[in-house]
Amino acid sequence: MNVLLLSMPDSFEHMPSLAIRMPNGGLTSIAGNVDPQHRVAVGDLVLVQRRVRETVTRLVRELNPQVVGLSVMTFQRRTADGIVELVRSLKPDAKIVAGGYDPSLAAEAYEGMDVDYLIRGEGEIPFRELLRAIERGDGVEQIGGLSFRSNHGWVHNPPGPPLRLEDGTIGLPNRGARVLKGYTFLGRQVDVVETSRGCTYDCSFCSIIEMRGRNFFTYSFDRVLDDIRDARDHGARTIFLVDDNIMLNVRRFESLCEAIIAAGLNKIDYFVQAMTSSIANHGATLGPLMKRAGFRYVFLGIENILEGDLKFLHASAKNTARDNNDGRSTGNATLQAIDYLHRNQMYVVGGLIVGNPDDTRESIQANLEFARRYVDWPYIQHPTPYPRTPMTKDFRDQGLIQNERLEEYDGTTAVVRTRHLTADEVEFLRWRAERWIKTRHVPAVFRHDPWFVLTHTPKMLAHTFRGSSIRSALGLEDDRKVFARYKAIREAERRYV
Ligand code: B12
Ligand code: SF4
Repeated sequence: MNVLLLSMPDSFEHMPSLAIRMPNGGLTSIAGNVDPQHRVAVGDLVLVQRRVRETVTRLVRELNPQVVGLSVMTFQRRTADGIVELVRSLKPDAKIVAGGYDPSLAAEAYEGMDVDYLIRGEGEIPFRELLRAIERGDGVEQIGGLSFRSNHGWVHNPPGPPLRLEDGTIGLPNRGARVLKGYTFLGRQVDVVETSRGCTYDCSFCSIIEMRGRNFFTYSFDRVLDDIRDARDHGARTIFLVDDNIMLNVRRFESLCEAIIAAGLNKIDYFVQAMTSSIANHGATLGPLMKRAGFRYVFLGIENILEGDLKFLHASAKNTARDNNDGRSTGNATLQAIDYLHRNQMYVVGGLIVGNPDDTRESIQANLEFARRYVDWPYIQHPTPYPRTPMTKDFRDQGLIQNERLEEYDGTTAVVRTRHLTADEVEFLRWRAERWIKTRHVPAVFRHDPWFVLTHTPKMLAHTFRGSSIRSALGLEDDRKVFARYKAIREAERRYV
């Protein structure tokens, strides 16, 4: 059968498609695990953000797919609905399957859409089984994690168990299936690689626990290195390790760094997400090792610098530094983690969440000031009530959700208020400060990729300062007016189909 897999084009403020266009790792993994007789094409629509309709139309005409799969996050639901309608109009008899975080956690929202199946949770095995069932005309009642229509409405089969990755049952991603070009991270071709799945923490804002439970499974290093080589052979010069929480097992991560070095794969730039506690508690050995392995950017889940906020986010444990001898808490791990990374010439992408229920102007300013002083690239977000997270319940119970338009649930649009500030005020404070903090990283990018900076800086600045005018640059216009224009531009950008 011919199968077309699409990821949604929607991106958010911190991922301007001008400079960052990353592949969807879930879809290539699914493509790598279907039976060999199928012809699969993967289209990452972020590569064609302003040509979605034409591109989907072309791909459907060229491939004539019997099955079309969509990968959807919550803020992409409206776009997904538009793409479903488009595919239906082009090929009415195609079977349409939706998967990813949103269909998994809000399956009921898809019952009204014109889709045939949902796959909840990990997709490799159920998607393979679904194709087999469609090909043979078999029933689908036994496929774990699948939802389907019956004469009596939607049926949601019980979920399958989380995949144990170590046993080698999941084949490598099929990067050759990609049919669109142009992946980039600041001018270098980028790819994504997984080394593990799952997390045993329970941060209240994170969807991971409802998605798959609290667990942690790892791929063998041989497989990880093969995957990195495959990404490199497909042109990648930067690799993002997209594990949910790679730092859960620091010893394993250290061995992985050693394996990357021993395999000579350390000429690639790596980007990884990390807990501050792991870096702070092991930085003396881990920092130099990461540097040697090629790590360049580390996304630190700092979340917030204030204890009260960390408590609300259930993120205190992963931000605690400990005494090496007796394991006693020695306070917040953030500064120490940043120091280790900087000492080893790595850049800190600072993940902070501002706009929590008790936040005041002062507490938000304190976090912004922290970002200004210590992080290289700010990745500041607002708490966003994604389906079924514990935080969503908290916000709903407290009546703080101000905006139910899911397409704005992109993390940088404030959709919840605090007890002291409106959502709009929270977003304004962050937006106003964050633009300037970002500009300070330009020289570091220049040293690494001068050509990219020379050719892209004007456009990047224009993007970062969208809404500004000559009058505002001269101080003749209030920032609030610029913010209003920025919001209007963002609103228009969100229409992809
Ligand atoms: C890496 C990552 C990123 C990266 C890379 C994205 C990329 N292009 O790959 C970056 C940092 C760029 C990113 C950005 C964002 N992310 Co993100 N990200 C993740 C993370 C850590 C891992 C995702 C991943 O690649 N996993 C590995 C792959 C193999 O798994 P997978 O994608 O889940 O796919 C499997 C299944 O979902 C399923 N599946 C997926 N699609 C499909 C499609 C079909 C047809 C089928 C059958 C099955 C299927 O099968 C796949 C294989 O098993 C997750 C989870 C986490 N712990 O935080 C968050 C997560 C997915 N991100 C999230 C969000 C919200 C975002 C942002 C909007 C902003 C933000 N708040 O950070 C942006 C938007 C990005 C954009 N387009 O602009 C949310 C989604 C929540 C939701 N309910 O939608 C998550 C869950 C984090 C959270 N807050 O809980 N993200
Ligand atoms: S540590 Fe990271 S992956 Fe784990 S629950 Fe918290 S935010 Fe989610």
